[in-house]
Amino acid sequence: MSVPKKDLQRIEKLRDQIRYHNACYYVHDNPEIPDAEYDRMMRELQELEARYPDTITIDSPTQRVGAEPMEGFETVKHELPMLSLNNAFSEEEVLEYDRRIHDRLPGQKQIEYTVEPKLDGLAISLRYEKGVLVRGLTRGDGNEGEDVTSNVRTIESIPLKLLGKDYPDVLEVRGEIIMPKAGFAALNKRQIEKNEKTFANPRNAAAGSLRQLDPKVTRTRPLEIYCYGVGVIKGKDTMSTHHATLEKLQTWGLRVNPETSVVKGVKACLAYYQAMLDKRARLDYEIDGVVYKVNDLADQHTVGQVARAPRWAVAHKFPAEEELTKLLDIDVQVGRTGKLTPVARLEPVYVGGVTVTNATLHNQDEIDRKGVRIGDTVIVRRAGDVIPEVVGPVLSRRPKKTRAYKMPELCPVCDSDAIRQEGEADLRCTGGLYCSAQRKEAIKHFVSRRAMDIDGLGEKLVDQLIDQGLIDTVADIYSLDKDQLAALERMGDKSAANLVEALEKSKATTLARFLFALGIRGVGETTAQTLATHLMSLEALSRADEETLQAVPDIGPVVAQNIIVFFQQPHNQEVIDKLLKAGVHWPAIEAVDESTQSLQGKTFVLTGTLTKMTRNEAKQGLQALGAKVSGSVSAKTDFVVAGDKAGSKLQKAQALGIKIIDEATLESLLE
Ligand code: D41
Repeated sequence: MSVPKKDLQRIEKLRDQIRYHNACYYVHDNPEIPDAEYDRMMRELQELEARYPDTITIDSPTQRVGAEPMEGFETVKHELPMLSLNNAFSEEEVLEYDRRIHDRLPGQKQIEYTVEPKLDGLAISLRYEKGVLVRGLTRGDGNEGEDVTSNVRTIESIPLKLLGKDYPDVLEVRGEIIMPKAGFAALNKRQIEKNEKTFANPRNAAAGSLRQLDPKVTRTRPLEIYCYGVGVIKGKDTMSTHHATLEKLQTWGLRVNPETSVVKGVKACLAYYQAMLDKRARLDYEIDGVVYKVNDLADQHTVGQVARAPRWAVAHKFPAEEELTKLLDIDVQVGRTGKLTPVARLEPVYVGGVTVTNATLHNQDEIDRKGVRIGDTVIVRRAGDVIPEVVGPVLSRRPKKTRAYKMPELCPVCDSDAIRQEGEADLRCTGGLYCSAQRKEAIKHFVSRRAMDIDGLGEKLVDQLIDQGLIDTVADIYSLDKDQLAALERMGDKSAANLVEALEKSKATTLARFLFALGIRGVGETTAQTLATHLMSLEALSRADEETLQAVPDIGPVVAQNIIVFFQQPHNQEVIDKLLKAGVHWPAIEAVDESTQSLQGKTFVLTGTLTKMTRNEAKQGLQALGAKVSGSVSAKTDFVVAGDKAGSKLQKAQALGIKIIDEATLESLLE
C-alpha cells in the first residue's frame, strides 16, 4: 500500500519531535511539554504506524519492545576492547597517580582532570551506525561481551536514534546502566508482593534486569544510563578534551552524569572526592567512588595505558558500604515507645567508614524473609548515616551448626507480654507504665499539661529524676519530698516547694485525664474522654471485654485489644494501685442522660483566643455536653466560637452562613 506523502511527513515529524522531547526529559532533566502531550504524540505515531506498517523503522520511538523472548545471549567481540579502571583506595594512592601523570607530561604545572562519580552499575557499549542504535554489548571481560540489544532498546533514556546531524558514521558510546535507589526499592516491594526473590542491591537488580531473556520484563524495570566515554569513532572526530566529548554526547541525546566537572590539580580532585562522599547518601543512585581522568585527549594518548587499563584514569574508591562478617547472636532491644527490635551481634567489621558490631534485623518477618540464622556469615550494610543492617546470609558459607531465631513472647526488659498487632510487623511491650525502657517517655507523657498537668516538672527534670534513681515509675513521683527535689540541679528550695504543691494539686484530676495519662497506645485525649463518659469508672474499664469496648463510639478492635492487654499486665495494675493509694482521685461520673447531653450531635469549631478559659477547657466542656469539637470549618459545622483575633475560620463560617457565637455565649452554654 502506498503511503500518502502527507502521512509520511507527519510520521517523520512525530518521530523527530518525540526524540527531541526524550532528550529534554532524560538528558537535560527539563521536559518542555506535559506528559499527556507526549503520550498523545506517541499514540498518534502508533496509530499511523499501525495503518502503514511498511513505514516502521527500527529507530522509531515506538519500537522499544518488539523482540520475542530469547534463548540466550550471543557473545560478540568488542571492536575496541573496553578497558578497566585502576583503583586508588587512599589519598596517598591518588597522589601517586598524579605524580605518575606529571612524570609523563613534564612541564605541566597542574594537570586538568575531568572528575565524575563512579556509578555502581553495569558497563555497557552502545553502537550507533548512521545515528541508529544497532547494538548493545555488556562489557563482559572487556574483549567480548553479551549482545543485549533487545534489552537496552527498552531503556527510555537510551536514544534509538541520535539527535542532530553531526554525529560520526559509527559511534560506540560507553556508559553505565544503573537502577535508581527509589526504583530499586519499589521493584523489591513488588517482588515481595509477588512472592518472588528480591535483589540484594541496585547493582544486582540492574544486572538481573539487563540479562532477562524477555525484553518485556526488562521494559518494566527502572533502568537508566549515564554515558562516560566513547569507543570506536569512524568519520567525524573533532573533540579535543574528554569533557568536550561528554558535552558533544549530550547534544546527540545521550545522557551524561550532571555531577561531572573539570578541575585543575590533584588537590581539587581530593576536594571533589570529599564533596561527593558527603553527597553520596542524597544521590538517587549508588556510587562507589569517583573517577579522575586526564581531560586533554592528546595528553591521554601521551600518558598511554598499561595492560588493559589506561594510565590516565583512576577510580578513587569510597569505603565499601557492604561487608561480610559473622552473626554471633541476636539480642532484643526495647525502644522508648516499646517496640522490640532484634539486633544482630556481629564480629566487628569495618564497613561504610566505621567499625560495626551491631546491626538491626528490623523484625521477625524480616529475619524469616532473609533466612538468616545465628552462626551465619552475613552481609552487613551501612550506607550514609543510616543504622547498619543485616542484608542477608551467604548460604554458600553456612556452617553445619546454625540456629534459627524466634522473637521472645515477653519483653526482655520488664517481662510484660510482647504482642504483635494485626497488620503490624513489630512486636511491642505492653508494660507501658512499668517497663524501664519506656519509662522516660511514659513519665514525660504522664506529667504533661494535657495529662496530669504537673506544673514545673519538665523533661529535663524527669531525666534527672530517673538518671539519679529517684523514680522508677510514674507512681514514684508522688513520694518525692521537698528535700530530695531541692538537692537537684537547677532547683532551689522555692521551686522544690512549688513542685511539691503542684504534685499535690495534680492528684485532683478527671478520669479522662487519668486514662490519657496512662499512655495506652491509641488512647489519645478524645478517646480517653469517650471511654470515661461511656464506662464511667476505672473499675469498669479495667474489666471491660472486647465487646463492651467496641460498643464505645470510635473504639475499634485494635484499640480495644490494647486496652485489654494493658490492664492484664500485673505490673501496670501495681502502678495504678500505687497511684490511687498516693491519693490520685477524680469526681464520680454521672450517668449520661439526655438532659445533660444538651449539645448531643452538634459540631463546634473554636477559633481565636479565649480569655476566660483555655481552648482545651472549652473543648472538654463542650464534649461533656455531647458536642463534637472539630479543627476545621465545613458545611457540617453547627457553631463557630469566635474568640479574640479570629481569622480565616471565622471568615469561612460567615461565608457558609454558620452560626457564630462569642465567648460569653459559650460560657452560658457550658453552665
Ligand atoms: O561511572 C563509572 N562506573 C565509570 C566507569 C566511569 N565514570 N568512567 C569509566 N571510565 C572508564 C575508562 C576510563 C576506562 C574509559 C568507567 C570505566 N572505564 C569502566 N567501567 C567498568 C569498567 C571500566
